[in-house]
Amino acid sequence: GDGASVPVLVIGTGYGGAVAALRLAQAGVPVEMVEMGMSWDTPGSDGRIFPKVTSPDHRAYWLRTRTKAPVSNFFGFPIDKDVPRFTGVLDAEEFAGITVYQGRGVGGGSLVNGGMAVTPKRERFGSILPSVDAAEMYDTYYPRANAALGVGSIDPVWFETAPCYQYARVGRKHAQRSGFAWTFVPDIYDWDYMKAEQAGTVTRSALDGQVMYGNDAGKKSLVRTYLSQALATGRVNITPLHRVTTVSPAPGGGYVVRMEQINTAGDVVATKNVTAGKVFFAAGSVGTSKLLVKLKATGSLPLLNSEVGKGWGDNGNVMCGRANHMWDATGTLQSTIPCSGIDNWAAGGAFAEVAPLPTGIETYASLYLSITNTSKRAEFSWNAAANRVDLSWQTAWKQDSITMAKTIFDKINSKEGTIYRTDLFGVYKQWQDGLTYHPLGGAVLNKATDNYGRLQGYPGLYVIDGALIPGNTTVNPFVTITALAERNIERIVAADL
Ligand code: FAE
Repeated sequence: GDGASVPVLVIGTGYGGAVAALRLAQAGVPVEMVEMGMSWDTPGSDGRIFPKVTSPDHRAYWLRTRTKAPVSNFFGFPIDKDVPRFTGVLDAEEFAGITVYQGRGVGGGSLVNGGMAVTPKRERFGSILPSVDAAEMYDTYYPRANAALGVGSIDPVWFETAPCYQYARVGRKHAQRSGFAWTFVPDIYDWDYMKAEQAGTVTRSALDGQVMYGNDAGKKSLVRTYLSQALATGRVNITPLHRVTTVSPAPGGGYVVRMEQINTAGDVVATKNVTAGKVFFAAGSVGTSKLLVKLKATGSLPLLNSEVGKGWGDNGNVMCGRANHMWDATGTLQSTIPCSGIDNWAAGGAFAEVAPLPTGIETYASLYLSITNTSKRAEFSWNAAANRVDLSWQTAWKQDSITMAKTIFDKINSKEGTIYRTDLFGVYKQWQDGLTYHPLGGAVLNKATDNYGRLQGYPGLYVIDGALIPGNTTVNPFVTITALAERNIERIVAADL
């Protein structure tokens, strides 16, 4: 409550925050977690906690009055619709040149993501986090993260016949016919539950269109892994619907953390000050960067160094669809959880997930989210006139990513005699080049912080989320975010407590 004093406060309950809370609590330290989104534990009047991808309602979006679906059109018709303003689970945060999708609620991005849990190829690690010892990561911290997250793999025999993965088998056929390396992608979804969904013996979630606006079942979000373990220690408390606005040094040592309590319409209902000995910024790449840039510019934390706000990237995300021939139907029942990818990173700079289009009708479309090796990096800056943080990303920068993704899909189209879909992202638009699901950087490790996330100039302030990673992980990012947090918190527990 207002005026409280705590040893450790963690801002945000995504991957970085959950790792910090668990490991600090296990070391005997009481931890207070503050989360601006809701705790998603109560079903609505329809019996579901979360809506389906095809029927977003107030629960879908963070404080918007109109949906902003990544696949925005179907046969050219816009599908977005009005929804009541509510503290929904997916934030489509709009900057001048890019919309950044992020999870909101206890569990952060783990509530809305596809659960794809990919460890980068070891030979690529040096380009991802050059100041981190790869041997330590691959021997200790990646295995620790994968185990704690509950990462598992699809049964390859079941895959061959499951109707819900016909779209992935079509994706494999086309990739292999063009000579590309195709791989299964591990996931934190409960694969036994998935099998039971297909068999019709349990309530469907991934097979009932749930993913981007949350999963009611099957998904091992952080709520079921790190956060439940953290709460079980008895030393962790989570306060939802509280948004941190300021962190500044306290006169008697430690830091004053100022926060706003909001209601589900987003109105501020109270402001509170809490004093904390240590503060972990785990508000995600965008949330942490925005806070730090504002706090440096407005005089709360003026000693933060000039690297704060820099090194932000989109993980090279770009989406496209292909129109298949009638003999390559992708199926009316599609699991929302992708299970496979096409790896053309070495030759073409692109790793593409074979993604579902779970509309319930046959679309003859293959959808892909590519992660590409783009070197474009943007910067957050304080806009005093508008009282907000801006991001310097330009939409045209996605051209590099499109060029890399085309090394896969131009070849497949030419081999198959097919074309790009032009009706999914607007009217006659082949590429979804206006978004990212994978914001990374803004408080880069060993630049804005030391090599373990300690913020320069302020003992007791740490960054422990995706903001530490400079813009690209070559694959989906949360396993790397989790493993890096495991590495850093182990050092911090040993050296700083
Ligand atoms: P994050 O999980 O975003 O957690 C930050 C938390 O802080 C959030 O809960 C915020 O609400 C909260 N917060 C922010 N500001 C404040 C504030 N001022 N006060 C209080 N709380 C605050 O950060 N990654 C994969 O590896 N595999 C996938 O399959 C995948 N699919 C994705 C699909 C979608 C639709 C999206 C949006 C993302 C996907 N991602 C995927 C990305 C992944 O979820 C993301 O990298 C991680 O969630 C980032 O983890 P952090 O701990 O950095």
